[in-house]
Amino acid sequence: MLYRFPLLVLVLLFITAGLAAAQNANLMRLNQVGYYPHAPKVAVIVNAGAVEFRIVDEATGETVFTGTLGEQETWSLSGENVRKADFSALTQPGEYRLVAHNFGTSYRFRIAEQIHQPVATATLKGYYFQRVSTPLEEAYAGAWARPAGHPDTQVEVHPSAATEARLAGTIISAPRGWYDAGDYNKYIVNSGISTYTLLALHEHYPSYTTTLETNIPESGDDVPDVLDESLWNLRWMLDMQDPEDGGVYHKLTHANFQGIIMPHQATATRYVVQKGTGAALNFAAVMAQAARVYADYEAHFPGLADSMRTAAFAAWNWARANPNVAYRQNTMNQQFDPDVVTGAYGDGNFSDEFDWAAAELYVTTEADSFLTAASPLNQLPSIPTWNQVRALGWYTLLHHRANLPEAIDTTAMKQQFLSVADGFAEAPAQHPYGVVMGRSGSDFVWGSNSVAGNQGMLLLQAYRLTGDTAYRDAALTNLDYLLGRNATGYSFLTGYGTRPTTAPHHRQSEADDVRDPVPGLLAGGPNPGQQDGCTYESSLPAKSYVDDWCSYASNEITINWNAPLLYLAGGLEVAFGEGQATGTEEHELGDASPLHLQPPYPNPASTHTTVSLDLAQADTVVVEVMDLLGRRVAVLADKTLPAGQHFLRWDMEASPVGFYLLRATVGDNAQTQPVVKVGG
Ligand code: 9MR
Ligand code: 9MR
Repeated sequence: MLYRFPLLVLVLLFITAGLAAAQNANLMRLNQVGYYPHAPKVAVIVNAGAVEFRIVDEATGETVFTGTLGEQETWSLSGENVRKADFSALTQPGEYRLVAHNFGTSYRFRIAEQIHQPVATATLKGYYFQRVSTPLEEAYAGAWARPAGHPDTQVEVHPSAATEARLAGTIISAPRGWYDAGDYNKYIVNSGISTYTLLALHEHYPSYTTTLETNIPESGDDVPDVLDESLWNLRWMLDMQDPEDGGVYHKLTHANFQGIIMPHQATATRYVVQKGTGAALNFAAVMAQAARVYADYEAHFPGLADSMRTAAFAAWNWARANPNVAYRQNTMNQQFDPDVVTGAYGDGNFSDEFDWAAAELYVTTEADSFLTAASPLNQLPSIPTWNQVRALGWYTLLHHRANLPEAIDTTAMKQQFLSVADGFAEAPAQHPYGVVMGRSGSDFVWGSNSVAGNQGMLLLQAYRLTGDTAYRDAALTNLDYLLGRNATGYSFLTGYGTRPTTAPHHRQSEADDVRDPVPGLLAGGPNPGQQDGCTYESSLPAKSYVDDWCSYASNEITINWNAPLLYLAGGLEVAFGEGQATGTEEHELGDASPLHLQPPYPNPASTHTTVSLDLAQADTVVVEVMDLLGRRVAVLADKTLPAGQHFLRWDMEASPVGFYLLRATVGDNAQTQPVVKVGG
């Protein structure tokens, strides 16, 4: 006792000091992970006066930056009076706190290059933790190791899905996949946008994805982890197709939501339920995209891309023959035994799914018939979600615009897309928090954090098209939002930030013996619908969030919410990594320059890359590739070219892996751009 007492005193002192150090921190909203050195840096302070603020170096205690808080603004969606602290001019890497005079001290944050790489990696690893039909070994899962859940090799065909070839009660096998969310079911529709987004990260930034190492069983197989991870779900999806007719079951599910138990304890019967148009088209779109992506890995997965392509056609044909079959659960005129009451993912409008699937199939096959069957560019894109996927088709067509037929006016496509993106890029300037998210109250839906992520992903497409940093910086505001610069003061990614989500509606996290939730999972976020009936501290849209297991309407996690966060963090890592000595340069020069790399980065598995050149007027053009010693390796153009867009092919097969400079001379202006050839 005598000896223990001083120790106790010490501990108390430490806690008191800790509290003082972060006084009012929860009213000082900032990205709790941190900021890039050469990027805008804003924090938002609630209910402070027009006081001076300073940034204090955590290591030395010295003030490294001072400023004055901005004008007071009121955000109606959070009911708060806020002021901004802008410390963008501080570029010195380090660890800091923000101190507002006579008000408070923020949580610690860092300024560093590659600040969001751990966020991207963890968010991808989140999918490993959702794997079905496999044990999570300690070597990969650490404290969150668990036995295999749901073998899914004995799955019953539910009466709603019965056909002559597969009567009700027929047993089929459809193992693997990811658990959708906090529940233990697997839904094709929601797998569509989720898997698309992971594959898009790789398609758009193929060398970057090699840096995302998640320590999964397949790591080290020479395939980027994001593709190994996606394949875990794609293999399940393939088994959800009825080989008889190409139709796709809507979901693989228990009849009811399970209690708070671990995956391996959830042993109730599993069913596949009714086929539908939404499932078929989500399947067709993702398989068409995957056929493209995995074709580059034929040696690793012989025959896989081909079977994906075949499966995509079969699902597309089923949907064309059954264009309006909505999945129906619990309707008055359809009573099945057992009644299935898990997530519905119900959608009655398939025009966007047709457009998206047509775009993917078209790019993969180059067969015009897909563009006559649907019109993927007839309507402007909106922020995508599981039941509105038109934007995904736009992203794919924009990314592959160098190879589209003349029937598609790529200039008009680009302009229309940018007109949509501009609306989002302008939002931060009007927003008291200086972010895009919440520019309208309608952003706050069930899973609102995925709205923020998807707004960011859309803005990154505009950045990739133009090189205009306004789009990039607007996208970054939403990453700040998700990691703490929001009206709840939470970082919504489990395990990341000083005050992260701790009690998500995630069965494993609730049922296991580990104090912390499974890391790398994004909470749904503020949702004024509050459909779960839990106790919330506020009814205001931007504050309708409660960090409690109870709250499946604001605090569940899902695969379709993690995906846009992964894309956003990864895309920003690339955008802010450009030009760094160590960089994984993946650039397009943007509209500021006439030169574009297309695809934006040489695909490691391809022997050529395409450089696109936009000429405002006819001009003399020399485009050449030099090695680092200034030797000319290739000449892609040396002539007078007319106005418009030109595609120049660089056959790289003969060039060794390494750094090159691409030099374009247009009239009197010369421009160089580093290019890296990687891999095979
Ligand atoms: O846990 C379920 C969650 O995954 C779903 O998103 C949510 C809405 O469909 O439903 C949850 O399950 C709840 C059920 O609907 C009602 N009883 C309480 C369940 C949560 O413990
Ligand atoms: O994300 C879905 C949301 O858009 C719907 O409003 C909500 C209610 O139907 O369902 C959400 O999806 C849940 C799914 O049905 C079951 N798994 C958990 C998902 C997230 O809560």
